Amino acid sequence: MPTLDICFSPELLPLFDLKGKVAVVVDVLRATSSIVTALASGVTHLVPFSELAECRAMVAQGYLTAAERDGRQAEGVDLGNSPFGYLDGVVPVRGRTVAITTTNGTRALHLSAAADEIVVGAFLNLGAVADYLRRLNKDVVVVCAGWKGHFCLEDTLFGGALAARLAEADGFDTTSSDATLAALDLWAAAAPDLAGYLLRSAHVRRLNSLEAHQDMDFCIREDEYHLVPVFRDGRIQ
Ligand code: 3SL
Repeated sequence: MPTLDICFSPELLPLFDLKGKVAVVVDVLRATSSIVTALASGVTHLVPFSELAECRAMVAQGYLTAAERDGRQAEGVDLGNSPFGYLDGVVPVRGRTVAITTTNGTRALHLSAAADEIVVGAFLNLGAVADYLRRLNKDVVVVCAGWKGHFCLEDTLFGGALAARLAEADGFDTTSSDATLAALDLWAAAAPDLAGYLLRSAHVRRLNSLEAHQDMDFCIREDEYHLVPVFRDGRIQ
């Protein structure tokens, strides 16, 4: 029976053997939510970078650039890291390619390279990811992007929500990892009022101080999009 385990921070990845497994990389606030929204809005593919300079250099190849550091849009790029950047029409994105770099999310994608497959997860595409994993029927590790190596509630809650969906008579073992058990308990506690629960979280407080209040409400919507971005050969599509 395939297992679902959760890596609470990219710093813990050296403890995980991703070979033969599917990594579901999640940065609910906001990188993976923005990536899902970008593809749902007609972006053809995204190329994630760890370094700002590499991202900016992609302009020469016709890419739009999206970059965030410490929650703010970096200077001299087209988009920040809000999903609304792909929805509000200020920068037309349909049919375009996007080079993206964020503090934690794009780094977590690259650090998951040892996995057989790397999937981009968010609440926005939770059901689609669960369906996809059921079809693959392989061991799964949810890689939480966290914040600069620290544990984050919102990414762990996504892990719990995904485990809850896969545990529903689907033959996934969600009981043999303490991390998954903890995430399931956290999800059970938070799910009745996820927005209220997350108001206490460090990242929501950080976003609120940047006046990105509406981003959390959007990023915690479940099943808004039925698509599963996969990171392969340097591209997310
Ligand atoms: O760290 C990241 O990858 C970002 O998602 C952080 S922020 O939400 O843009 O502040």
